[in-house]
Amino acid sequence: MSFEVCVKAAAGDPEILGDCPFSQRVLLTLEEKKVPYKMHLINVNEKPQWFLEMNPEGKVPVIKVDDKWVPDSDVITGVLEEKHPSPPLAPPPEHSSVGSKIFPAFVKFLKSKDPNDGSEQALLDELKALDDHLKDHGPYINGENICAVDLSLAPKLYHLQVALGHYKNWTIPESLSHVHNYMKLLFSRESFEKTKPAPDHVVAGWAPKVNA
Ligand SMILES: N[C@@H](CCC(=O)N[C@@H](CS)C(=O)NCC(=O)O)C(=O)O
Repeated sequence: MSFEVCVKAAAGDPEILGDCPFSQRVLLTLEEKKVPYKMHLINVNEKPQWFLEMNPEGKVPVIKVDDKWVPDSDVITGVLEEKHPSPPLAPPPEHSSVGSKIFPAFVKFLKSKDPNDGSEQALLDELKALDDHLKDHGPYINGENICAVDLSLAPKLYHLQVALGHYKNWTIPESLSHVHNYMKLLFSRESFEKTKPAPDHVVAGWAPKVNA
């Protein structure tokens, strides 16, 4: 079965894959499961009428399953797991929320204009918790094999690296070596190489939030 999937196009270039981490998560899941798909790049600043008609909320990603368009990366990855159980990507429940606070902590720190508001430390605490988890269970969240949590975290860690490097000249401390190793492993996978946005598009995508 081949899926149709709508993902974000790059701001300023509707012919190029854009910088939505939720869209990349879905593409990574399709790639890792080796499911064929047809991709529609959606210019979210000028959404096409057909897209809004089938998806009135107007968010990407959306996937067409059994003639029905389904939004939300959590729901979509669940449906893909059900329809294509191999390789199994669902994590055991005790690992399902590892790293889930990293993305909100990153966004808060990125937007922060007050160096004393604790947002940098809050992000460091979340990254340290991930490092501790990987030390005990790694190299991936659930051990030797990649799982759905890794595919959700990978695009978010990429955004964190690119955006904080650009806007705050900030890098993850070298002491968090398990996180560094984890990111290298994730970013070097064929699925990631194939679906990642260009760093310039990630930087441009965050500009409105940083300058708000
Ligand atoms: N909870 C959703 C979030 C999706 C989301 O926020 N998508 C953004 C792009 S990264 C979007 O469609 N923005 C355009 C809009 O809201 O108009 C998911 O996991 O799929």
